[in-house]
Amino acid sequence: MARSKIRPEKDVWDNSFVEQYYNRDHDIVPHEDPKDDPKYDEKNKLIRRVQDIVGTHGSGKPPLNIAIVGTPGGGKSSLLNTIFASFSTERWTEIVPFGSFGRAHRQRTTRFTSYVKDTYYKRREPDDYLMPTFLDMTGFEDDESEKCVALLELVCTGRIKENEELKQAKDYAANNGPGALLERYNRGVCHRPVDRIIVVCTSNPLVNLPENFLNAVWEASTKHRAIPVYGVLTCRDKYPPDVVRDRIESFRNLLALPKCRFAHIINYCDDIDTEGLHFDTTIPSLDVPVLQLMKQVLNPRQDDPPLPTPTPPPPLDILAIVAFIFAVMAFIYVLLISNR
Ligand SMILES: Nc1nc2c(ncn2[C@@H]2O[C@H](COP(=O)(O)OP(=O)(O)O)[C@@H](O)[C@H]2O)c(=O)[nH]1
Ligand SMILES: [Mg+2]
Repeated sequence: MARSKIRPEKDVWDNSFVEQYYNRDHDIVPHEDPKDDPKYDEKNKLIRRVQDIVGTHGSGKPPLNIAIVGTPGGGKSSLLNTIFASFSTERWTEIVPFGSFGRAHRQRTTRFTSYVKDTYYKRREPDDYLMPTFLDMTGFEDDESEKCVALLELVCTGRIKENEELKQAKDYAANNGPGALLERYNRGVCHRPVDRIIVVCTSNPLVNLPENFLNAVWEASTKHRAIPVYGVLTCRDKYPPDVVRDRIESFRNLLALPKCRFAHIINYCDDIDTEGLHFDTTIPSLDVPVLQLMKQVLNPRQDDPPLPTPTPPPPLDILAIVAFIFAVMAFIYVLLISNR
């Protein structure tokens, strides 16, 4: 789809996809008992809905792979922890380390780490739902060069191993060109490719939108099979929609995001819960908007990995059947003879 064709309706500028799920003034009040949160029932309903959508291991389908991408400091790791808390009936936990994005410790290593169901899905009762695998991708800078598109393509097509430093691939592209990288690099590696991409940026208007990087994601996602792209702006508590209207518009236009694939959210963070109640519980008012987005992300699509085709039963050996019939007839014949 050409990006220029996206003309979001007026209400989208005023109200992001999840607007209706926050209080008007975003005054999230953490409670010691999550049942006191006005969104408690809605959270549980949404979890059940998500479980219905993903189905169980019995279906034979593999779980979806969802890549979380963005430039450092945008809130990727925080979003992952918020998604995990939204699925949880227990508490928020720092499963993905976050916050180390200051200039002094820029994420120089480009790699991805995957979080499978067992690492994040904490519920009182264990269950068999096919919760997705998330890939936290660090170290991409605001870079639209063909090299960045090629690196994203390598990851999206499942040709990079988990935790593999992408430096080698970057060097290969620098020496031989991005075309050669895709042509030769890691042809043998075959992880499951990425099924969805969630691009995460901060709403902070003082931080430039990483336009080059967003263009690279868009290009990489549309290159072969179209991978659906979703967009999340974080820090809504500090920069509500009316303050960052232009930023929302640019972000959505750059990624060609229709309303249902965009969310402007608040992550679990100290700014929202100064008393640290979330270390012992969840905050359904934060979870509900994120679960709404996850419901959209997880909805089945035509390009999703198909069910494995059942292996046909081995063909019956004609000789064995003939021999069996012959043996039965011989048995009957012997019986008849002996009765005479
Ligand atoms: N106030 C507020 N801070 C946030 C929010 N999301 C992330 N942060 C903060 O932004 C900083 C960077 O987040 P992080 O998840 O490490 O970004 P990453 O580098 O993209 O993984 C951290 O200090 C977070 O606490 C949010 O919604 N609201
Ligand atoms: Mg991070």
